[in-house]
Amino acid sequence: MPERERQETLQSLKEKLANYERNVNRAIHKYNAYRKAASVISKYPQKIKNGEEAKKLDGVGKEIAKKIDEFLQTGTLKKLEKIRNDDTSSSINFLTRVTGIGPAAARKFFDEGVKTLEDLKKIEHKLNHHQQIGLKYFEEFEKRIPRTEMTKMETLILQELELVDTEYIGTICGSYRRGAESSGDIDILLTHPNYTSVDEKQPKLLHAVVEHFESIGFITDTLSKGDTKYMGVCQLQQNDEDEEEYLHRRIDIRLIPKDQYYCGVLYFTGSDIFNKNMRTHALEKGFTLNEYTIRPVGVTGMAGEPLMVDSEKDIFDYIQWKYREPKERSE
Ligand code: DCP
Ligand code: MG
Repeated sequence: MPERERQETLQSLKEKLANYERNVNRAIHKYNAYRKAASVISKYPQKIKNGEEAKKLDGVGKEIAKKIDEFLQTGTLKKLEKIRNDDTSSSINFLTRVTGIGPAAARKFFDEGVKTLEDLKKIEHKLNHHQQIGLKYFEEFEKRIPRTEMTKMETLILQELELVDTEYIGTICGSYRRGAESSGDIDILLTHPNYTSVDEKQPKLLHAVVEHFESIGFITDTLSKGDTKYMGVCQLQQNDEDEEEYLHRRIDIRLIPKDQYYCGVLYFTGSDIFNKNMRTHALEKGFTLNEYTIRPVGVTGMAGEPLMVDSEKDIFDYIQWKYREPKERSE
């Protein structure tokens, strides 16, 4: 195997082990450990010659170093081979690819003898609404959304928002905002100057937007609709220039109080690894940061009142970090 390919395989094996720990073993700490190791290995500029060398990287411990040695010496991993050949693991891993089926539901279905897409279709009546939609669009949801299509959707979404109420502020976050060439879904963050965290909830601000998107045929199905979070399905309408129909895509819309908007935009722009690193740095500087607020941590370890935030840059400033454009936030 060429060296480059070998290093890439090494990284993807880590991702596979990560998924196994999350979906089958339900061990989220191991999942995070493998994800982190895969990430530091991917950005390490040199070839990794052995586990000892890998162990010097932050995030690679004894267990993972052993796995690296095993792979570099034998070209494979016994643990992964076992998982691959294990019917239970592969079935459960597969079932969790249906949106609405998490590790617990997957395990339950598997115990009832449901393992494949065909099996799921037979027991469709036993699925909840979310899972039924997940099954209906299974193939479409597995396809990534090209950036050109994401841009079209962004234009439409921002244009239509303005028609509902000119004061809405909307941002398409997620990998799209980081400049990715393709995205898994559409993550919209929505706010309105009349809505802050001291006010009553204003679900109408969210539902008015959803109803409008339904009325123009952009939103086609609903997975769940809460006061502040909507999860659904959308589809662009085919145009004269388009050769084929657009696919159905997963769309999430979150309504966020204006004073918490930029902490939300920061969080939902990600990446998840960047978020973790930024939170760690914030703590070192004496702040606790989450998807809602940034708060100073006092000498007693108690978090204080939320700080005023009116842009993403404000958050970087508080923790004395140089501002990073969304494109530079992969880790
Ligand atoms: N996020 C996070 N931690 C999680 C899940 C999400 O920090 N456990 C944040 C960072 C993500 C963002 O939310 O970038 C959006 O979540 P997605 O799962 O949609 O991830 P991406 O948009 O980055 O990737 P994709 O293109 O696959 O949708
Ligand atoms: Mg996304």
